[in-house]
Amino acid sequence: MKKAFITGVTGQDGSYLVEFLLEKGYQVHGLQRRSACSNQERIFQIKNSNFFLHYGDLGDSGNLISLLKEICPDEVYNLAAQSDVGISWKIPEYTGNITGLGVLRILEGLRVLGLAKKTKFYQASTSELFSGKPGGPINDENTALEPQSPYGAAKLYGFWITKIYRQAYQMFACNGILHNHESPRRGENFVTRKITLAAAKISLGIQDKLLLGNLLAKRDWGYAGDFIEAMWLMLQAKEPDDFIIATGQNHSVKEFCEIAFKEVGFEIIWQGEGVNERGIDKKSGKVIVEVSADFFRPAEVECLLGDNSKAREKLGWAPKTSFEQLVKIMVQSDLIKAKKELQLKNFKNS
Ligand code: NAP
Ligand code: F7E
Repeated sequence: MKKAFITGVTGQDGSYLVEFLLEKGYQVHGLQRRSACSNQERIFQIKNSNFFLHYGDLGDSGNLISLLKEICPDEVYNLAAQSDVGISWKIPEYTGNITGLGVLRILEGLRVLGLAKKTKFYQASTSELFSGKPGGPINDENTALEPQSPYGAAKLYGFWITKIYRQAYQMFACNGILHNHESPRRGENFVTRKITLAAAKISLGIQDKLLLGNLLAKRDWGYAGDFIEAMWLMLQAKEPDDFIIATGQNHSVKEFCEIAFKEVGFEIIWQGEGVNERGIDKKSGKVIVEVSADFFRPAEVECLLGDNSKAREKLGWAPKTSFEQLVKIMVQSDLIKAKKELQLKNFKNS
C-alpha cells in the first residue's frame, strides 16, 4: 500500500486529493493546523481507516521532520499555503514564511532523513508566477516568471527551490503550475465563491447586493476535481518535470457574475465605468452588483490564460468540466446552503 502525506489537507484541493488517493488504495496522512474553531468542514465526511490526521504547521521544521520520519511517505503533496493573494498584501512576511520557506522545510526534511531518493514531491505552484499583463502571452512552461504580489513572490521561491532540489539531489520533485480552479469547496473570500454565494442569497432575499473589486480581471477557471488528477499523474510520470495545468479558456469576473446570476433567474445589465460600474437586475431594476475600491489590490494580475499542451501530451491529462458547468455546480450547491440558512433564520424568528 502506497503512503501519501498531504499538507493543506483541510483546504479545497487537499480535501479532493484525500478522496482521490483513498479511492486509488493509498494510505493517506494529512497535516492539520491547530485551530480555535474546527477547520475540518471539507473533510469531516471522510470515514476511512486508511486516513490519518496529524497536527503540524509549515512554519515548524521540527514537527515536519518528525512527521516525515514517522510516516516515511512514498509521495508528498505540498498544498499548504497562505493562499489568498489579496490577503498576502496585509501579511506579506507570514506569506513569505509559510508559502515560500515552508516548501524548503519539507524538502530539507526529506533530504536530511535520507528520503530524497525514495519520496516523490509535488509542489502546488501557481499561475500567479506570471505577470498577467493584458495582451501578454498564453502561459506555457517557458513563459517568463514575473509575480505581482507577495503571494506570487513566495510561490516563486517555492517553485525554484523545488527545481533546485530536483537538479542538485536528483529528487523526484515536480511543480504543478495550476491556473485558478474552483468548486463548491472554494474558500468564501475568493471571487468565484463570493459571487455564487451572493447570487444564491440575493435570489432568496437574504443578501441585498454584492460588492466586488476589479470586474475586468480575467482568469482561466477550471474545476478543482479535474485538476487534482493532474497532481497525481505528475508523480506517476517516468521523469520529474513541471507542468502548466489550465483549461485553455479565460473569462472575466463580469462574465462569471452574468452566468452565476442567470442560474438564479437574474439578467444583469451593466451601467457606468470603473468604481462607478453597477450590475442591475433587468426585471426589477434593482442594483445587485456594485464596485468597491476596498477589493482592489495594490498590484493586479489582469489576465491569465494557460496552455495545457504539455500536460495533455505527456500526462494524458485534460480538463473535463466546462466553465458553464462549473458555475452551475457552484451556484446550485450554494443555493442548498443558503436555503438551509434561511430555514434556520425563519425557525429562530418563529
Ligand atoms: P486553501 O483552500 O486556501 O487551502 C490551504 C491549506 O493550507 C488549508 O488546509 C490551510 O489550513 C493550510 N495552511 C495554511 N497555512 C498553513 C500553515 N502555516 N501550516 C500548515 N497548513 C497551513 O487552498 P487551495 O485552493 O486548496 O490551494 C491548495 C494549494 O494550491 C495552495 O498552496 C495554493 O496556494 C495553491 N494553488 C491554488 C490554486 C487555486 O486556484 N485553488 C491555484 C494554484 C495554486 P486551514 O484549513 O487550517 O486554513
Ligand atoms: O481573485 C478579482 C481579483 O481572489 C481573482 C488563489 O487560489 O488563484 C487564486 O488567486 C480575480 C483577481 O483569486 C474581487 O482582483 C474582483 O483579479 O478569486 P481570487 P486569485 O487572486 O486569482 C491563484 C491561481 C492562486 O494560486 C491563489 O492561491 O478576481 N476580484 N473582485 C476579486 N477577488 C476577490 N477575492 N474578491 C473580490 O471581491
